Amino acid sequence: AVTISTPGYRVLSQADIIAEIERLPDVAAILGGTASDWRIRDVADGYMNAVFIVEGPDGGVCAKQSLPWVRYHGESWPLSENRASFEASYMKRLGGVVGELAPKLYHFDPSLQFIVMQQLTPHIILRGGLIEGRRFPKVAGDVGRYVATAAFHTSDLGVPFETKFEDVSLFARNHAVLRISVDLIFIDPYVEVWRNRFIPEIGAWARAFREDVALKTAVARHRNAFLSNRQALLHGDLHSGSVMVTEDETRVIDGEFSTFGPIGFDLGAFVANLVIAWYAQGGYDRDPAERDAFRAFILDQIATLWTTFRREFLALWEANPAAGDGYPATHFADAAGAARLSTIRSDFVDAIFRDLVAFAAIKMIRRVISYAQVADFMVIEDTVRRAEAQAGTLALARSLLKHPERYPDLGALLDAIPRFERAGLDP
Ligand code: SR1
Ligand code: MG
Repeated sequence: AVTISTPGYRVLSQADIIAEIERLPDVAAILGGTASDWRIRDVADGYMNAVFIVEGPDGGVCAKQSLPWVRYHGESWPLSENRASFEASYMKRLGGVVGELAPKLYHFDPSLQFIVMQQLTPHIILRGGLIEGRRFPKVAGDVGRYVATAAFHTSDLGVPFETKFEDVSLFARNHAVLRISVDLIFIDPYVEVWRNRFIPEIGAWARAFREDVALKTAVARHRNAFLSNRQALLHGDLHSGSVMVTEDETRVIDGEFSTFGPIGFDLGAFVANLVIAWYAQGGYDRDPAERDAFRAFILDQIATLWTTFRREFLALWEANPAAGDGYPATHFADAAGAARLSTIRSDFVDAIFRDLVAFAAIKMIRRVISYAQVADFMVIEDTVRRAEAQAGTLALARSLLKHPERYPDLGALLDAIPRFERAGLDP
């Protein structure tokens, strides 16, 4: 049953949202005019929350309220409404760190679990753009820079442990949505459960995954790492629906899943969704030459994500050697120490790459045989073609998880993606 744990909480109607904004002089000034001039429209397209754009004569804002249930599913799937407070905390914590790569937070009401933030216009959701075959040349570099900056400045490399542990204790309370991640990503694809949603044509793959102990062992190991390795503050749900773009600008949104975990989890989520976009292209009616060119663009974006992350993360570490309590600079002051530190740093990012590969694979699988299906595949009406595109994704993911030694570097990962395209419906 739906229970509400936040005193004063109520689900806001569109009229209520206008009234709430009317009480916020700074936000009202962005809109201009008076409340009778404002227009509100429902723009929710994710699984979780109510989201509206409110526009006035001078400008607009985005208004978001978390509901005491999963919006897409309805009241039969209750979920604590407290997640908006973690999204607001995430925006506040990273506002000064990631700068223009995230929207500005204008207002958070903890009683209503209600956020008002900058309207992003003319930005669109990256996933929709990828489905249309549109190129956003800056997105992967920007996301790589976003993850490098956010991760470094919330890790033991970038802040003293007192700061990190304060952050950990705040975000460790984000239980309700963490339970969703822990179960929907790492458990549901490997069991039969009421909320799994996949087409019958992919059923043999789902069965094979449920019976594959080596695969499930790799997934379990990473589930444990996801919970145990509190390396940095993660976005926690960094798929292509959490990124808004124009050709020149990138904005990361929707930090409600924020939690401490392995840095490779965020990178892997983004890579998984680029890989999904790559395979889904095979199900679209598109000129083959255009498809090949777009797929090459996607592979190039995966490469850019990793190379940008690696470069930026290492540059931050080198520029701030004494910012955090991990790896004290005093131990590495002489020439021998400096050489050793350089090895430590490259080992550190190599380990993040291995995590990226594994979490990307796990995220690919959950988007095919678990609850939260993605539009990239759903828009393929012919379910055999859809399943063929999905099978390639699953075949790649299985190989990445069961044979990590084959994917030690970016080149190996990129080469593998086209190789599994014709995996077929028989696993
Ligand atoms: C009911 S949860 C569906 C999914 O949507 C969010 O974007 C997260 O990925 C979550 O797992
Ligand atoms: Mg979301």
